[in-house]
Amino acid sequence: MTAPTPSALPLAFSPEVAAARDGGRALVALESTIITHGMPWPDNLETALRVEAEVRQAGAVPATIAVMGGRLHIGLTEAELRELAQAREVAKVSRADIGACLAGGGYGATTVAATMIAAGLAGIHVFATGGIGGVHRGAESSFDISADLRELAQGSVTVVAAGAKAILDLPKTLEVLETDGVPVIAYGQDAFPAFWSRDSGLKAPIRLDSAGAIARAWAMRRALGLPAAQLVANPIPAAHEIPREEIVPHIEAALREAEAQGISAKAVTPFLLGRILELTRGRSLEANVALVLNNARLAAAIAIEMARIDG
Ligand code: PSU
Ligand code: MN
Repeated sequence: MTAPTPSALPLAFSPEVAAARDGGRALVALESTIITHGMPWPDNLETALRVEAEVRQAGAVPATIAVMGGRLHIGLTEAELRELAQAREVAKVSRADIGACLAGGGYGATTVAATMIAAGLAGIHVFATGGIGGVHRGAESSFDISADLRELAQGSVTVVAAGAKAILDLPKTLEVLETDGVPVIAYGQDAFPAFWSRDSGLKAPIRLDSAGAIARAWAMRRALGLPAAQLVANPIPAAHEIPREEIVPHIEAALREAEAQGISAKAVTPFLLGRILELTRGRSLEANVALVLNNARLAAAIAIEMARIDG
């Protein structure tokens, strides 16, 4: 492959995604930071393949997004997924780093923010992930607020997540989303879910009970000329939930270690996720896999409803 010229859109569609676009089929974007920075090998590859299979099973086409070889890949083949999941030096790429990573030619795993940008460029309206980044605890002194929130404010993609983790400051995260005018929609319940647990103790601003209602809300925002991004907070299936009292001590231990070791900036989220996985001895990983699969199913249903609206 020759390097793209700086002015050309450096997108590379996988054969499966290219065919889906030609056929007007519903597409679901998937991020890659969860593969390279969110889960250990080989669970990361196995989960990525299962999430893709779940999207197909639900009648849509998965498009896992990553930077490889100077191109922004929209859809990865199984061989490319395997290569990325085992690669040693993979940059965690958000809005700020995506240009430099593409120009440098190395591997880049896209965060929620960067995956939203890529999905928007590729004309994909829905994206499934585990949890979004948000306002970190202690943000009043660290100023650590994920670029994911700003992307939700300006993008046009509906993001299906299991809420945000309690490693974050959830009330502040919801406040920022409200200030930025991002619809935060709890699916099928009133409470805003907290990733490993179904209820954060906070009420979500909006509740919708069907994929069709979520798609229609998106279409209305678009018709109004508003940035059409929405955050759909889909609670983890009850059978896989980790009770708050079980997970909170581990979160607090991981936060103390991060502080003691001076972990900062982009390293904070991967460090906390990795430590919590170790501290729960795999229990958090099992929950993580279950909720991502659940989000993939809902995202596929929403994508199909959106495709129906667009005829
Ligand atoms: N939350 C999770 N798992 C993840 C992430 C967040 O439960 O893997 C990843 C996502 O890719 C998200 C990124 O976009 O971390 C946020 O990083 P930061 O807080 O540095 O913005
Ligand atoms: Mn941050």
